[in-house]
Amino acid sequence: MTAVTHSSSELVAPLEPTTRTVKQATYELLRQNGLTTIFGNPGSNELPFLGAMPEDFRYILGLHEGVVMGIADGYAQASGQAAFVNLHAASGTGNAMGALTNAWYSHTPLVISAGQQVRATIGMETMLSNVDASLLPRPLVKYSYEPTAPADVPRALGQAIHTATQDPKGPVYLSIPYDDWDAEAGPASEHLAGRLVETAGAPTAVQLQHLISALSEATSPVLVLGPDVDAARANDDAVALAEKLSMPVWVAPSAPRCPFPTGHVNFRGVLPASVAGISALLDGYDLIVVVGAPVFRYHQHEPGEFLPTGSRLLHITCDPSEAARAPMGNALVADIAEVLRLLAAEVPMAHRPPLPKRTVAPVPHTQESALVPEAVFEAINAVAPENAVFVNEATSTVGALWDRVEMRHPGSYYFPASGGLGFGMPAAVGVQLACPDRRVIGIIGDGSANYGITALWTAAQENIPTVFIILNNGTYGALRAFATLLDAGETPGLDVPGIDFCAIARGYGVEAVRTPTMKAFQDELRAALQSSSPTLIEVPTTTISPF
Ligand code: TZD
Ligand code: CA
Repeated sequence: MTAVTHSSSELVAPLEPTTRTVKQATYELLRQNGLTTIFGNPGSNELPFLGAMPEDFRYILGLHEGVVMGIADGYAQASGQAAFVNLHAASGTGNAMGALTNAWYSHTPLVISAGQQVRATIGMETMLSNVDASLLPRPLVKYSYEPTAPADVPRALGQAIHTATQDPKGPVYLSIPYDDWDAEAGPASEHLAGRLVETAGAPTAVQLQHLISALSEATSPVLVLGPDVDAARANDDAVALAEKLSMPVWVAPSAPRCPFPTGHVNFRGVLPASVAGISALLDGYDLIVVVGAPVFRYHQHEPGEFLPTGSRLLHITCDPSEAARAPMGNALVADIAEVLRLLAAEVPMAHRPPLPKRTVAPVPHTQESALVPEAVFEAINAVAPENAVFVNEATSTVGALWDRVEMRHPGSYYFPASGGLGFGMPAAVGVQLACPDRRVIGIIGDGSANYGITALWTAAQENIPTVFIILNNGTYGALRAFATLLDAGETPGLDVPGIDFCAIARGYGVEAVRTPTMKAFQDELRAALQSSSPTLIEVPTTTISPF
């Protein structure tokens, strides 16, 4: 007989009547899921939640909700964990929505909460009621909800967290009336905090065999890698696979992250964001394997053949929507890290000659007094630590940066995934907050900087030592190039002269310096990289074409 370990009275004891409030259960759930940093900008609806915040939580204040979101987005992407955001009602949510387009396309797990008015008063549209709250952030969230009763708030938060963090990861939204916090949480909340929700996305043996056969039978395969390879930290397996098959590696167009070391001999560059441009560069390959990117994220309209003649395309993605909406190719929806790990281990070595390393054109000369962006990037490359992280939001110079700034490790590059400006300045703060052991260099255009400029204040107040480099050419350079490409003629609203970024930075409490010469730039960048506080360097640059 087995020993009796419980007394009969223990076995039949009724559940302890819970005395936990919705607020206690919520903080407990956030804590258990590692969400102890709250990125926010508060209003009256949110104060009852924030009041007496537990001591193991910290609140990172952003001065505008677009900036709050950008900081949280950078933090979540760089840490590989979800981040918790608290916004003010409908107006705060509205301010955040431009940034939400980026989080959506970068598959960033953001758990966004917004304070709602007192339940009984929402219908009469009291000030700060979020009317139709769950509709507001759509279609840029995976889940959006306002619990129908206070006792359901903790469970709904659990659903939000587990939805955000399952592949494809992404933002979720919860609207919470502020009179819910003191309500009783109910017994179900006791089971929420310890819940683990996992996904297993390994390919079946048959699916894996198909991939292996396709790769080993191809005479000339090429690999195209996207941001989710970096998000899955599968970069090393991508390298191993590319080396085994001696495959050239391109980065998928409109790249928001860097999935492959750019100094590797197999690296070929970032594909252009046009149908004709991609087909021209991939011409001659009989198998195109795309991993962790949409097929494809085109931008400039240059129609043409979607695939080069004689090519077939295989798409490996964590996102069923990416797979479904692609105009060509066969797709496998699976765990990217697991697929790349299995392929790297099991694909037989192909004995092809090694690839020649690509060459990059020399820095162009100019008669102008401003510095050429290519030279600035080479200087950054020479001075930056080998594991530096680059957050880029300078739109006309993206190609030049990829050509000249070497990125070696996972998590070395972030760019707004939807093209929505206002990500760069805040994300550079959030990434540095998540990665205190690496130096983060934000490379930001003078146009882009204005959409997220108040991130400087958060960097100063929290003493987050991001180095911000403002490339100041006085214009929306990329739009100038687009105006020519689109044959739009003379266009208003493209120049942004007369902004003193050093004065603005000092106004927010960040040290700043303008560097009109290459020598000054190099010296100041070295000094900034030694500093333990944030620094801004404003560099006058020439305008180059992104095409
Ligand atoms: N507003 C938002 C939120 N996102 C955008 N992408 C734009 C406007 C349009 N836009 C671009 O797509 S690029 C660009 C704008 C205004 C110019 C950015 O200028 P910059 O960089 O100074 O940051 P360059 O290198 O001079 O292009
Ligand atoms: Ca500019």
